[in-house]
Amino acid sequence: MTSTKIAPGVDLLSAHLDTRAQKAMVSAVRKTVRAAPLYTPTMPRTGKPWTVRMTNCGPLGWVSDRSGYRYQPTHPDTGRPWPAIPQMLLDLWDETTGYKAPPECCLVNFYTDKARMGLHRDEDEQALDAPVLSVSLGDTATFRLGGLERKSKTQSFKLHSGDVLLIGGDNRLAYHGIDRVFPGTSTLLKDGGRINLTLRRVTKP
Ligand code: MD6
Ligand code: FE
Repeated sequence: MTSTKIAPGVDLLSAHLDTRAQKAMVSAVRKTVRAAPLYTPTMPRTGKPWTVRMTNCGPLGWVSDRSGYRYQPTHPDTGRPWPAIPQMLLDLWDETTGYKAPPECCLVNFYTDKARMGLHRDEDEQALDAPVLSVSLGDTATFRLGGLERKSKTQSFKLHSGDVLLIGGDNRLAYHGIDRVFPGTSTLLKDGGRINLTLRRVTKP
């Protein structure tokens, strides 16, 4: 495990999760997906489908559709409440963020080798004093980190299975995205692909 300061408020904890912990996390994600199936979100206004499939756990889930981005307590397709955030993720949040309140959303992103995530900011939360904690599982991806403006210069680095990334502090609202996923770089997921989990505190504690 090594910790790298990528930028102010941005810390990469490389190989924070060992193989055992990664396998346990995949089991927890599979259980989440059984209760709240992955679905294909659509873009605001245009209704264009995302290449990433999503689901959530926690009291609030982040969703995107033609009407916009928002947090809501239920799955858009099933109408059921999101399942609870697995205890091991709550523990990881406490251990790595030290934030005074638990996360309310764990967004689950699933990438096949053709999926991408465009440059965006995580800005739909009220508790901007809390970092966003991200966990990567499965295939390696290239993460692009910019600055507070869309035109700010960017840097990119790889995220490997078991890496934990914290984005907070001065860069809590920095632009970022996933340029590409490299197929066949991990054997963690039996059918390949990449899972990214992002934990957020949404409301002010
Ligand atoms: C991903 N991650 O890694 C997408 N957002 O697939 C994010 O969008 C992200 O990793 C906020 C903080 C950390 C992240
Ligand atoms: Fe993000």
